[in-house]
Order: sequence, then C-alpha cells, then structure tokens
Amino acid sequence: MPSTSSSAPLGIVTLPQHILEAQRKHPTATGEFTWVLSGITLACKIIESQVRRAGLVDILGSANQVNVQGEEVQKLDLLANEAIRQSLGYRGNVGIVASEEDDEPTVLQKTRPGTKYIVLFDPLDGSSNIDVNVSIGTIFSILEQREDVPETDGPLPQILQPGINQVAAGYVVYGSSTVLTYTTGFGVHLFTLNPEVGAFVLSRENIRLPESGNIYSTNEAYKHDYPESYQAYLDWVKTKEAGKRSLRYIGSLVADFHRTLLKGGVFLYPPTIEQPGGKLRLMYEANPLAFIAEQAGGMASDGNQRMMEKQPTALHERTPLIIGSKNEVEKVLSFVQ
Ligand code: AHM
Ligand code: MG
Repeated sequence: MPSTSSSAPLGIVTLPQHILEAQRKHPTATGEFTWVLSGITLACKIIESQVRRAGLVDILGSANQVNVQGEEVQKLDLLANEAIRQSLGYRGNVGIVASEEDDEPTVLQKTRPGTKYIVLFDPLDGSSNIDVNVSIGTIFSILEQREDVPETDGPLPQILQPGINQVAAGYVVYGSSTVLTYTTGFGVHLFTLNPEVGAFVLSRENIRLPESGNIYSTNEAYKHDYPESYQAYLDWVKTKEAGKRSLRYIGSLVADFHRTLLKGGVFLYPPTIEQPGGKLRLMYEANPLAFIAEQAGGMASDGNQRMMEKQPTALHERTPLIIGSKNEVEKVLSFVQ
C-alpha cells in the first residue's frame, strides 16, 4: 500500500497548477497569462476529442478548400482553427489571433484596455497525415502587443515581431497519447493528457535536448532539390566518419520535433527549387519550436542566422529550418553557412 501520510508529496501536478507555481516565483506576474494558456489548453482538449473521433464521424478528408498557403484544407483543420479562435475569443486579454488557416489576423477586441497578448498558431500541423492515423499536433506562439505601434496601423505591425519577443510557446501532439510541451522562458515542461479526467498532468520538468544525437530527419526524396551545401551534409551523414546514423521522417513537423526534443538529433527542412524560401512558417511553426529548442539547450537556425532573431516581414512568411541538438545543428551549419 502506498503511504497516505499527509507529509508525502501528492505526486500529481496539473498544467494550471504548474503555471501558477511558476508565476508565484515572479512577483510581477498578474495571473493573466495563466488565463490565456488555459484557453489554449481548452482548445487542444476539444481538438484532441475530435481527432480521436475522426474515423467514427464524417470529419476525415478534405473540406474542398485551399488555404492561404495554397494547400488543401482538411476538415479537421477547420474544426481545430475554430476551436482555438472560440476558446480565446472570450479571454479578455487576448487582442489578436492569427492562424495558418486564415489569410488575415483576427482582432478580437480593439480598444479594450488590457488586451495584452497576441496568439499565433498552426491549429493542426501535419494535416497530410490526418487520414492515415499518424501523429499530428497544434503549435502556438504568444507575443505581447506593442505599445509603440498605434492601433490605427492595424494588427500586422503588432504581430511582425522576431521570435526573441515571444513570452511563451508550446505545442500539443495528438499521438499514442496526447502531450503538451510549453515554455515561458524558464525551461521546457511536458504534460500528458489523462483522458479520463481531462487534465494535462506533469510528466517531465526541465527537459534537456541531448547535445548530440544520431537521428537526422528530412525529406530525403527532395535531396536533389536542396542547395548543394545541404546535399553535401546529407552525403557526409552516411559516411563512416559520421558514425551510425538513423533517418526518421514523420512528415508532421510537430511530431518530428517532439522526437528530436526527447531523443536528440537534427530536423532540417532546407530551401528547395520549388520553395526557395523554405516551406515551414516562421511565425507559428519555426519560432515557437525554436524557443522550446533553445530553452532545452538546443539550437534553431534558418541556415544563415539564429531563427528567433529573424525579423518577419509577413504573417505567413516561410523559412528554411534547421533545429535540434546543438552539436548536430552546428554540424549542418558547418556545411551550409
Ligand atoms: P501543415 O500540415 O501545417 O501544412 O505543415 C506542413 C508540414 C509539416 O508538418 C511537415 O514538417 C512538412 O509539412 C512536411 O512536408 P513535406 O511533405 O514536403 O516533406
Ligand atoms: Mg503546419
């Protein structure tokens, strides 16, 4: 029988508890932020329940629409997008939300004082994997509204901030279990959804991304469309000098990143002939994952500069991405820089 003595730790820490504890250590924190994150986690629980039911009801497959990126929108993408927008709509302190699925950002409340935050998100990353039961996820990035930009300039100048300005970032993977990882700049913490009680429970605190790792992750089928420097890296990785390596590529960034965070290695999506600026989105894919990678001791670069220092010029801007273990990212950069 486990001890029931009152001095024994209870052992279960939920996400809201964890955030509140963290805030307590920061005397200036107001608790507003907890409210924003709870909106996001509510949405992710709604999305997860839809994902789990996807094969049972008619929500798989395409919605016969093309999003602003020119990609076919899957029905679950739309549901996920709506879930986040609605869950944040009534949080009084979120002023602007912007999503991969929407051409333009949405201003939730204009002039209300205290509309402090901007939430950027990819509601359902890896959507080409929805129909085949492969892990997909939600990625989010939180910025503060800029006081130096007049409201009359519209939401875009507020949003176009470099990744270093993020106050929080995270992602959820709807996989064999549903996990949420987040950072507010004080380490990276991982929670697992207990589906019976509907709570995200702390699984790992202060995750460290291994400094090295033998897994490389990229769409090797595009190798000949990559710049020669990246091809040289992919040739090197198969040499004796590189040692025994493994290739893993899920095709859902969020799931490929999650593995990289826990096991180490490097994920790369370089520029291609078709997409010379890269495929992945700077503001709601690369930046939030870069923030998490760095907080865990890893690195993220676009091949030329630190990802989080890149000044965005458009909401849906794309970027090449090299992310993962410090030593592995540096190795790739030794070829491409
Ligand atoms: P999306 O599903 O939000 O459109 O995201 C793009 C996805 C990433 O999750 C993944 O890393 C990449 O596209 C896979 O691209 P490709 O099929 O070109 O390898
Ligand atoms: Mg995506």
